[in-house]
Amino acid sequence: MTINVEKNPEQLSVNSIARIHKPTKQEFKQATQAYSKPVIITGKIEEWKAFHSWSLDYLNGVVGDKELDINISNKNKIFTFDPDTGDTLSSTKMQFSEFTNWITQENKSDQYYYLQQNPIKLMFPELLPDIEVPDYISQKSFIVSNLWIGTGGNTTPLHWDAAQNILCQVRGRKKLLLFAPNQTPFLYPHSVDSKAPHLSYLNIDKPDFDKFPKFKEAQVIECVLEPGEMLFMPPFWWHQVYSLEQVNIAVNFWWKANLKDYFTPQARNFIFKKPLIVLALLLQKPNP
Ligand SMILES: O=C(O)CCC(=O)C(=O)O
Repeated sequence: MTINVEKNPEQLSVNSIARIHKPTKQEFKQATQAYSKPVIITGKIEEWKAFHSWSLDYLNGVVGDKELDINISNKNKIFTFDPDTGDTLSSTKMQFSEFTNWITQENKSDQYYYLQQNPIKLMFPELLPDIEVPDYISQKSFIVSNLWIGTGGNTTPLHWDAAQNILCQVRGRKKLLLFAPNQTPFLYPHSVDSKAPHLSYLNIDKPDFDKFPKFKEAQVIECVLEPGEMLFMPPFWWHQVYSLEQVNIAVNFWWKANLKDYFTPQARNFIFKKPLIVLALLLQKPNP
């Protein structure tokens, strides 16, 4: 398998995930085969105030003064850390408006910035009225909504999350490579006992097949999420995410995985090796 989205991400995009327009809860359940298959939902984000108002100017007016932790990439624009050495993802304090000025600069250094996974209720409560929790998410299972703001070239490396997820694209597009949980044997995850069992060792843009030969057998699903589209990703699905376009704004909603999700490959390891963590995740309190 050859994946090289670095050269021209747009050329390689193949939309192989079904799109469904404004599904009812019942239609959503059917399309996702009871929350176990990804699907792209169109027509919902257009109803959000955010879709019509979230320009960088508007956001600067509302939250421009906030000082935030902005993540810094490695020199390949990948936002990762090393679970073996414990070297964490580096970050820097920046005012929101300083960060958005950086986004609009034409000439950037090799290291990129990303406002990644910022809980909206905690960090940007002013923006909560601009978005709507999709009604496919039950209130009792809701965990958090996060804001993601960055620029084309930013890459979130191959990982999974122990939560159901709807990733909502407000501005710009994102390309995603997805791998179902049953592809885990080909994806070289870090050990369950490491600091990042949800991360893969692979650099899937430049795979080292001598070191990771089984990756050749992995089956990838690609999609490009357009502004106004939402992607439902079931728990424990591997994903690598590439931001496209200069201004890229997304919101994601996480809600609790179901017990059945922990019986998929990889997640199963946790049931046996880290049962207390699984129990804590299943029992965590909603935080809408
Ligand atoms: O948008 C990104 O860069 C990453 C999003 C992601 O990993 C997620 O929604 O779980």
